[in-house]
Amino acid sequence: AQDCQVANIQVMQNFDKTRYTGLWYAVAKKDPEGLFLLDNIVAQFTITEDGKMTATAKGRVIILNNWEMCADMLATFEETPDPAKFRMKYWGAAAYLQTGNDDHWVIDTDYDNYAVHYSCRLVDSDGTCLDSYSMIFSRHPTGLRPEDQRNVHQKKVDLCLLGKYRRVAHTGFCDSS
Ligand code: DAO
Repeated sequence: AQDCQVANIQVMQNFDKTRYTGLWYAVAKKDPEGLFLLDNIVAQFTITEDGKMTATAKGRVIILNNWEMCADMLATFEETPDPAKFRMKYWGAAAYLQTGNDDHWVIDTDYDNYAVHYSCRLVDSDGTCLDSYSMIFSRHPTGLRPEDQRNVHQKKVDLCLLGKYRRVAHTGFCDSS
């Protein structure tokens, strides 16, 4: 089912944000225009005492043209009528890092092994997405289990993003910070 209409994208049914907490390693990424996070991307999701989803994330970035560093990012999530669709406000621990307010949709997850994230930043007049990014997350830094690759592949097709992902390396660049 893919007509590439952002409004028709199927998201995770009955998304359970509590089961989603903990560490996720980005193992593949489709970049937006003016990409920010390059690799070594790890996100940690938490539920606060008042029941809201928040996250911290790290990743290698290049700022000011060629200064390489590990970015420490923070995000809060605003709920919407669909439990798998959030608005994500994000900012850096340091002021010179990127800030933003993006859609954050959970397309699919089994909570224990893999998750497919999607964000459309700009919807075209024909209803397709002009500027999106998407991350494939794994609970395992080594990558997806073979048995999860089929599901993830199908979701890439559904998102009209097949062939647009690159592998995200984990080299330990952000491990000490
Ligand atoms: O790399 O250009 C990009 C898109 C990502 C920008 C936002 C990332 C910061 C917050 C991540 C939180 C958890 C996914």
